[in-house]
Amino acid sequence: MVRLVLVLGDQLSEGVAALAGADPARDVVVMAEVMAEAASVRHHVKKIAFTFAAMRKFAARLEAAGWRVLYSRLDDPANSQSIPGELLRRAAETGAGEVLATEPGDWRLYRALEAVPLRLHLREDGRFLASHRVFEDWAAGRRQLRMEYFYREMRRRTGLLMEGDEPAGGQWNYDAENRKAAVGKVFVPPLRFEPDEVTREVLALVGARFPDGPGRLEPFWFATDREGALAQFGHWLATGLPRFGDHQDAMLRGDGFLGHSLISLYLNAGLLEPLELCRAVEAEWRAGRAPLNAAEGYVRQIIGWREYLRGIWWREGPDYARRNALGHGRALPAMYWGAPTRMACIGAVVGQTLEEAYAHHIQRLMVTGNFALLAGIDPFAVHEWYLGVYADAHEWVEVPNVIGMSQFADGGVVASKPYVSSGAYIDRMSDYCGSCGYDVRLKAGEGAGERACPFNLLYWDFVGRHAARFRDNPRMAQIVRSLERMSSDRQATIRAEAAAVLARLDAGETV
Ligand code: FAD
Ligand code: DLZ
Ligand code: SF4
Repeated sequence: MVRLVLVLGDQLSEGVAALAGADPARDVVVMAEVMAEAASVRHHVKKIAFTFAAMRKFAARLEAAGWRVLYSRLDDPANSQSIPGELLRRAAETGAGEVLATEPGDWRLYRALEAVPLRLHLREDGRFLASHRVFEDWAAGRRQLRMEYFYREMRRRTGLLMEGDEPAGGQWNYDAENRKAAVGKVFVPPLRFEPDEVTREVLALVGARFPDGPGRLEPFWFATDREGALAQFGHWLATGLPRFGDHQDAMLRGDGFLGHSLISLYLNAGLLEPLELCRAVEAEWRAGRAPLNAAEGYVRQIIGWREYLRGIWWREGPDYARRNALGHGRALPAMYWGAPTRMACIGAVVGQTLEEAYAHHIQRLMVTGNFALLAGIDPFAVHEWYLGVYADAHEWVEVPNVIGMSQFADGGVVASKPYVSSGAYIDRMSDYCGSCGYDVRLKAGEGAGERACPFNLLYWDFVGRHAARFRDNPRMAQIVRSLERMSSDRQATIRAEAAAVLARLDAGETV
């Protein structure tokens, strides 16, 4: 009897578990562009276009390899507009009673698949280097989970950058060398791909169906197939890797990409594989074309952070996105959707995000994430924003980064302390402050609160609001003590000036 093989928009790998367990002579592949996915949050139009174009090309690739593919286009009048609905429709068409699927990286979809009245065979997603079992075995019995130890385990398991049992160069981690600013530096830009006929058709569809965005659809220059994704990565290997570590945390107004590789959207969609990228990076180092700190820094992001956070997401379960350890409830300010702001850093990162569906790690963590945390924005609203606006965002990777690393809403599962800073950090790592309506040197009580950098005002107010929680945190205790050593007048000024900023946010005024 025929079986349906479900391939989701981020499962575009020929070796994905559902396909690996199926038989092209007997089984039928189901792929579907549906509103339930495209509009599950306010998705950036570039993300929707990338997903649909990559899905269409992958479907053609499967057909060329001998599979029968039933592909539902968004504008097909028969399309039921949900994944379960399309499975039922295709089951009725083909007489199939069983579905082979690969675990989705989103609990909402996971639950929806389980509820489909067909016999479901859900396979673990084998595209990760650490299976659920490997992560669980590593985590079991540990009082505290930390990425660094998991990463070392992954280095040993994969043999990447190892000399026998020892890390290459004698050190596991060269992060301390990766904190340089980039003012005055010039970086080679990423490749830009001219949309072909398939992509142009998708762009017309997305433009017509999602005329109000969010985000800007064109120019659209992402790769939409494996060959393009490999070309982008190869270009970066030659031009970006040698300096990757050095300026990883830097931010520049005129360059949103700096030396970053821009492959997360392809990797997360399934067009690239994590191990092939790491092996290529290691080969560059072994050939003497890239320094060890660059190669190690890159490999750590992929076999360390990416795998670790996915393990945490799975382990913490379906309610993880709803955590709110700090009890934050403020609405997401309109400036996150492009409303005017006097804050040059937020303006630059949000502007770039709406233009490109991309921002690099430190922009996400230390600008938009930092501000949301300091201002006490509802973490679920922050999560929905990140899930929507970035082309690489899928729940399994976005939620642990946002709820865990960025918003400390999980109470410290991912981060040992909240990632918050005053304006000084942004000033050190970027050129944003020079063109800002605020003065990064002014703190609470120094001149009018209207001119002092909001990060400076909100930073100490945040520490004060959460002093009881952070007093016992070894990495925060010193900061809490610094606040408590300030005079009561000064503390009152901090509270008053921060309250004025927050009141402006609540009133929907420009900040
Ligand atoms: P590079 O800087 O060139 O790094 C190489 C690769 O390392 C990335 O492509 C990515 O696959 C991996 N990587 C690096 N850091 C992380 C990390 N923290 N978690 C997972 N993988 C990592 N990444 C996503 O892929 N999807 C998301 O939805 C996402 N949301 C984020 C939200 C916040 C608040 C923060 C702080 C980070 C988030 N990240 C997310 C991680 C990181 O910002 C992106 O992976 C990175 O910016 C992608 O750009 P790149 O390919 O140029 O990365
Ligand atoms: C991101 C996305 C979008 C925008 N649209 C679709 C879609 O129409 N059909 C589909 O199969 N997948 C889509 N995706 C990717 C899914 O949302 C993805 O499978 C989940 O985020 C699980 O990780
Ligand atoms: Fe951002 Fe403050 Fe610098 Fe302005 S002064 S760019 S708000 S950090």
